[in-house]
This record gives sequence, C-alpha cells and structure tokens, in this order.
Amino acid sequence: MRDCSTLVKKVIEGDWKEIANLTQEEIESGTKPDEIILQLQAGMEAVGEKYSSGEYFLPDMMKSARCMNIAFEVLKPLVENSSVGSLGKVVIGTVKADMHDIGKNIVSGFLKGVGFEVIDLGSDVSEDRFAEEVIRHQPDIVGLSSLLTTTMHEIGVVIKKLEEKGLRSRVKVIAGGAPVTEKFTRSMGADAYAADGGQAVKVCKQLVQRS
Ligand code: B12
Repeated sequence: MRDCSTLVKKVIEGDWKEIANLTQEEIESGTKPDEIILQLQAGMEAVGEKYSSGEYFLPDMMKSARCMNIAFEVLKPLVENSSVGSLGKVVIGTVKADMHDIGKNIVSGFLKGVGFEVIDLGSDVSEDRFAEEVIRHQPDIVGLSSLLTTTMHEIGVVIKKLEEKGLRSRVKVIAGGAPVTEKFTRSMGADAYAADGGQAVKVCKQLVQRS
C-alpha cells in the first residue's frame, strides 16, 4: 500500500486548505481510493486518541472532520460510479443521538459504487424513523452506524422496533462504526457487521444473495 502520510498528517492537524489538492495528488499518483480512505480512517482514530488523552479538544476534532469531508468529496466520484440499484436497496443511517456521519457517508458511497440503491437517512435517526422508511422503501438491507459507546445499544433498539412492526423478517440488518464489533452486532440481533466500506460491499452482496 502506498503511503499517504502527508495527506493523513494534514487531516490529523486539521489543516484543511491543502486537503483537496493533496487528495487529488494521491489519486493521480495511483493510490486506490479505498486505500486512501483506510489510511484517513486510521488518521481519524489518531485524532480520537488525541481527544481522549486531552491533547485535542472538540474544535480540533471538528477541524479534522472538515478535512475528512473535503477529502471524501474529491474521492466520491471515483467511489460512486456504477449502475444504480441493480444489486438491491439499502436504507442506511446513524442511530439516535449520534451525529457522526463521515463513516456512514463513506459506506453509502461504496455501496452506491457497486450498484446498490442507497437511501441515506442522515444521522440521529430514531428507531421509529427507521421503521417508517423500511415501510416506505421496502429495502433489502438496513444499515446502522454508531460511533459512540453511549449509542451502540440503539442498534438493538432499532432491531426491536423492526420486530414489533413485523418488518424484521423482510430485511437484513448490517451494523458498523468504530466501537462496534462483530460480536456486539450479533448480540444486538443484527445479521452482519463490517469494519469499513470495502467489507460492507462484500457483506451486503452476500446478504442479498442469501435472501
Ligand atoms: C470526527 C469525530 C467527531 C466529529 C463528527 C463529525 C461528523 N460529521 O461525523 C464531531 C467533532 C462532531 C464529534 C463529536 C463528538 N464526538 Co466524536 N469523534 C470523531 C472521530 C475523531 C472520528 C470519527 C470518524 O469520522 N472517523 C473516520 C471514519 C471514516 O471512520 P468510521 O466512522 O469508523 O467509519 C468506518 C467504519 O467504522 C465503518 N462504518 C461506519 N458506519 C458504518 C455503518 C455500517 C452499516 C457499516 C457496515 C460500517 C460502518 O465503515 C466506515 C468507513 O470505512 C472519532 C474517533 C474514532 N476513533 O472514530 C471521535 C469519537 C467517536 N467521538 C467521541 C466523542 C466523545 C464525541 C462527543 C461526545 C464529544 C463531545 N464532548 O461533545 C461528540 C458527540 C456528538 C454526538 N452526539 O454524536 C469519542 C467517543 C468515545 C465513546 N466512548 O463513545 C471518539 C471515539 C473520540 C475519542 N477517542 O474519545 N466527533
């Protein structure tokens, strides 16, 4: 894997001015978009660690988030370039009380890129809204993102709501996000877990083949 360290360093520092150009340079030098994203994701983990240790404060995390968004805007056309909706439909969102949406946006982009139709509900999405949108769109898959240990349990809350409304057997549920693990996902009653956009594509393809 080619090293995108200059770009990653700027993202960690929250220095947004050169991000678009540096991302473009990485693409032009032949680094694959998914490799760039994985390295940026590791950079954002470093930002999180700096926040945990007290070196960074909320505005620092916000600056890095802005950088990440700028980089993804440049990468998005390369990721989302495929036939719409041929593989199936995915309703995706970040769970209630959780505003983190960068990872969810990336997963949406990857899924669109291979041909899923993606209905992105945004962040801070309640279990009732997920159920309503499943009724409205009749998706094959529901994708749930959670980035906070305080919101992870919402994955189970959404699944319970789908059960209550008689919708659970109609959809497969996949979940992810930094604190979420395969084991936790299963314990919440989800069908699958994926650690990043690339894995999400593989797993979602398997889920639609099985259904
Ligand atoms: C950027 C960031 C923010 C930004 C978010 C901006 C935005 N629009 O998303 C801002 C500054 C707003 C923010 C706010 C807060 N944050 Co914050 N944040 C982060 C940070 C640094 C990076 C997250 C990120 O974007 N990563 C990059 C993306 C690409 O990676 P990702 O999200 O993990 O997504 C990938 C995978 O997880 C997976 N995936 C993600 N979703 C899904 C969904 C599905 C279906 C699938 C299959 C896969 C999948 O695929 C993605 C792509 O590869 C993390 C640190 C970390 N380790 O994640 C802290 C972190 C999550 N935040 C944290 C905290 C504490 C907060 C605040 C509570 C701070 C505060 N005091 O207000 C608030 C909470 C606000 C709220 N209610 O949601 C803590 C959480 C700790 C905990 N125990 O839960 C972390 C871990 C930092 C830390 N180490 O302390 N944050």
